[in-house]
Amino acid sequence: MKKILITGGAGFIGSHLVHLMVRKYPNYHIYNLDKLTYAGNLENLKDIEKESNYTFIKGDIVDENFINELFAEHNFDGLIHLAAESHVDRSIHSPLEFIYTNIVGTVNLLNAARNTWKEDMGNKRFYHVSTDEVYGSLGETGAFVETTPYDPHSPYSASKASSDHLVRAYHDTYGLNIVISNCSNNYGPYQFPEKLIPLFINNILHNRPLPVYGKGINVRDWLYVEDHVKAIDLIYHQGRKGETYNIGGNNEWKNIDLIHQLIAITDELLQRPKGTSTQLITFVSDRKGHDLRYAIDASKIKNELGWQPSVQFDEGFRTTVKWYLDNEDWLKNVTSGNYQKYYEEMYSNR
Ligand code: NAD
Ligand code: TDX
Repeated sequence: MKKILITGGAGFIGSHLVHLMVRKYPNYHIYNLDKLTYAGNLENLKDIEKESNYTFIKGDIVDENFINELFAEHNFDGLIHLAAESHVDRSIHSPLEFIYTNIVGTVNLLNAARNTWKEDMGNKRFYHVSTDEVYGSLGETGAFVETTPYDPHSPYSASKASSDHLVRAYHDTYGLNIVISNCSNNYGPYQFPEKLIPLFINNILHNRPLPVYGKGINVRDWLYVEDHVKAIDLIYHQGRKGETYNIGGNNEWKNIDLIHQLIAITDELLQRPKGTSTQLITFVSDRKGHDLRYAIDASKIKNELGWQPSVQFDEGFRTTVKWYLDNEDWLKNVTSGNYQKYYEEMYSNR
């Protein structure tokens, strides 16, 4: 039985990946290592938690001794690393946590892999999951390719860029069998309601203002989370050693257009008269260092591995809105506790 470690498996993308791996590969034992920060939630994994090929481990990737002991104990066959501080606004408010988890945490995993895998280092797989934000911002045209120079602008993207460089360095220096993917914005169930889509659904539900940064003209390329985890599965198994793969939805939206679409669907599902929640739109001061546009050229993964998005945006977006409205208890649970304090701090002075 192969032992695969997934870090950050209680978060948004990680929990979808854990579901896929546990169900698709009964001959793998999936170990999910997660610190359970505000963004990690075991509720996301309820329906697979009793599976015999699944184990949850609570722990912090920043804790070097703990990580070394974990690797020594389990002799993992591979690792898919998603644990991270992931919200850009939080990184602007308090960057240090991003440096610890995203950079130091990644190096702890690299060292543990290198030290325990030794001569097997070229065979066992170290997969680092990253973001398109490392490439910086595009103008009106063009798309990021794997060779686009790194140009991060937020503490979040700078910390992810740093970790990408370190992962590549462990391949070039020590021969570690690494692979990296850089993906565009994900949407879908189980995303913490600090990110645009679930935040706005939750606010519409409670008739709260919808804080649009700047003029709402920034563009993001949206991919349904299930398509992202299918790409991760493919890259983990078939991606070439030392390579980077861009993953994207080929689905660009200007924020304000996406928000109007979101309002239309949410109002319809809540059986409110058409356009009711448009009045909640509130333009607030812009995010500092706000990247104008992201777009991904995903031809490499398409040509090499045959991956392309399978979920149409209309369908995925409606499913997503419906999921949050049908799972109000989940929303309530994750927005209790420190969420109110976070919200006050983040939005009161905008
Ligand atoms: P998330 O914030 O929802 O989940 C992160 C998970 O990591 C949480 O479960 C959290 O508890 C855990 N974690 C945080 N610090 C930890 C630590 N020190 N030790 C152990 N666990 C820790 O994030 P997400 O949106 O699911 O993103 C997952 C990965 O994918 C990240 O690496 C992110 O950079 C990358 N990514 C995200 C997107 C996106 O649109 N969300 C797009 C591209 C890439
Ligand atoms: O309240 C808001 N108002 C607003 O206008 C929020 C939270 C966001 N926005 C804008 C900022 C962005 O242009 O919406 C866009 C999307 O914002 P986020 O959901 O915060 O995502 P983004 O900053 O694009 O980053 C996301 O995609 C790449 C993830 O959070 C990252 O983890 C991932 O790497």
